[in-house]
Amino acid sequence: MRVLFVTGNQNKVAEAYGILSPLGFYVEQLFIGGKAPNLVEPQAEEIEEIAKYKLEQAVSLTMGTEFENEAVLVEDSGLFIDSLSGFPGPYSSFVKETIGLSGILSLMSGETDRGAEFRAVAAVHFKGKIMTCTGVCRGFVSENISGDSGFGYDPIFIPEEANGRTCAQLSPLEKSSISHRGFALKGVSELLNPPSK
Ligand code: ITT
Repeated sequence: MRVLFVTGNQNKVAEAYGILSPLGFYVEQLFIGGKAPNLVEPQAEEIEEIAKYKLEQAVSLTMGTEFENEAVLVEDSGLFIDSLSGFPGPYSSFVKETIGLSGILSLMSGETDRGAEFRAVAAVHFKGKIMTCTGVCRGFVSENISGDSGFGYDPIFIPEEANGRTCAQLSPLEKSSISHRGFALKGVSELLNPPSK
């Protein structure tokens, strides 16, 4: 089954491909007129709300096109830091682009509570139905920027299961087996293709 992922982030597409292909889904990034559509992200307190809003836009873009009967996927994610009351959370993109990773580490300078989590909400539209699933990856904000792989906040986030390594020091397979995106997408795959009873 083909799943059209509407996102401007190719790293997300690569991760989704790695997660969903072994489950029998073929993930493709949606391009319209040769470009990834630019979805508006509303300022909202909850990433669920942002994901649903993105999905509405994505579905309306495919209506009346060759893609209208395909499964359409969007996803919204963010880093939620305990000692910063969940900041940057839904503002993760803006914060990454403005103060960046070093800005986050400065905000946390001297902080002993380094607990944080990545959260992702995947939302899919298929045959008139909307399905959403949330994935969470608990861990810690590192003291330093480490690692070259991945993207976004990966170089400063250490998942609980990663033996002290940041996400940017994990292989793609290691990351997706424990990541917020991995859990959210596996959940959505079960909703799209429930096991026969
Ligand atoms: P979309 O086009 O799908 O919206 P995006 O990169 O804008 O792509 P989000 O708004 O969902 O994605 O992401 C919010 C921020 O969180 C952004 O700075 C991402 O780089 C970062 N982020 C999301 N998932 C991540 C992951 O798995 N590892 C590291 N950073 C991540």
